[in-house]
Amino acid sequence: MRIILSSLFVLSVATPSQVELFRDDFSKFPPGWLSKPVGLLNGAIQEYHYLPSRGVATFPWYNPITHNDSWVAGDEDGKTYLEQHLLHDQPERWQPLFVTGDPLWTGYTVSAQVRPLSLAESAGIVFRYHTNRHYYVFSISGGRKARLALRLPVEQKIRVVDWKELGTAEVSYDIKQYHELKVENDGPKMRAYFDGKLVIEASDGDILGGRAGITANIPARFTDFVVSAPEAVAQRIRSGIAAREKELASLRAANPQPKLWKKFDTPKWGAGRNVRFGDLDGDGRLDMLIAQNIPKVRGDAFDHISCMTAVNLDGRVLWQIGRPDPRNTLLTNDTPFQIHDFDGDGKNEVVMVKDFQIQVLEGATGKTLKRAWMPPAPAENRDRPYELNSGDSMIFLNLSGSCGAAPGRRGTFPTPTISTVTARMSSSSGLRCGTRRASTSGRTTRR
Ligand SMILES: [Ca+2]
Ligand SMILES: [Ca+2]
Repeated sequence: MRIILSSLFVLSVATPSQVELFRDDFSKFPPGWLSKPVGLLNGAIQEYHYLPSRGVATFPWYNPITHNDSWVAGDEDGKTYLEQHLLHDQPERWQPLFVTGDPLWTGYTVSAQVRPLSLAESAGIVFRYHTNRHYYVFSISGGRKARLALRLPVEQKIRVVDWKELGTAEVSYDIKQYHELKVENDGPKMRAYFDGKLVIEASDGDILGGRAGITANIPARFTDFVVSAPEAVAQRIRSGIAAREKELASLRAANPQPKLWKKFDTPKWGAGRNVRFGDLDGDGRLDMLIAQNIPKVRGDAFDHISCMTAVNLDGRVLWQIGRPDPRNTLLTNDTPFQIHDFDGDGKNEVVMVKDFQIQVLEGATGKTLKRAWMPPAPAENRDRPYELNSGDSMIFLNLSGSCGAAPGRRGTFPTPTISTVTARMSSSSGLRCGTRRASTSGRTTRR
């Protein structure tokens, strides 16, 4: 998200030499989940669809981990706050975050009032934020410890975050009141304050600037988030952002603009993003293949194709299988179908998994040419509602060394390898992926 300069600079003077870059008590957010209603539909929805927010428009803040529904606005004795409200059982893996500002922010002081509602884990402020895997954090935990650390972008052990520890200090706090966390940045130097008292000093030059924000691995409330900088630094930031925006506008103007070419209706049989392109009827023009789906069992972990419609780019339906229903249009998962010249005869087929069978359909008509049962679902699957694999994403790989699908003697086209990626949504940890490789002989290996 790019921040517009003018929206961030408040002209009030913090001290004679400091100007506020940003201040927020979260009063602009309505009480309740920021991610309702979209977040309730499915955690992965923004993985598959562009949506600027899951509910409340959060600009100039954003949640950099879009499937995470941590943030809830509220009021306490007339004072507004933003709260991380979820139980987070994988603090070693990732951290709920809410960030604002601009990558060009440098040399600033960031502070917030923080009220942890639990002592079990940490809550704090982030600064010099580069990505959700690379930032500094000043946090408190356990009612007695303050910590300054850098989250490192590369993990040595899979799914276990590596931190560069920059310092700790003993502090004392409880869960009944707010405490001020503040960090002053000056080049690589940083000074961390707890309730106005300097508790940790460190110097680290891994990231010298970036956005700022809040984080918590426990339920915790935040308010009065303030970022300020000396006037000269603020002026440099303003100039840098203005120059960047000018260059961006110039680059955009120098490139062709998209133009609407064609438009047609997809009555009842449309589907979000769930489309493949290929010449199905052999007339040399691309056609579209659209699949509706019904998620089953749990969330969208087991998705079944319910209707498939082949349509040319004039909107004329070439063929259709299954029953269309507008309720089955939402896609938040991968779906097993592709257009591919499966036998190398120059005509495209449709390859899909439906009803536990891998099926090859004639591209022009949708008529089934071949079908075979899917292999057994792996015994070690956490959820195993079916004896047979129900299918997931499907990819054709040409491993022959030639470009494209060079037609060979009919029936001798090299057997393609089909990869299926099984995505499972965990209630608290986001996406877990396991990968299978299956040949058309039905053998399955785990990767
Ligand atoms: Ca065509
Ligand atoms: Ca073919």
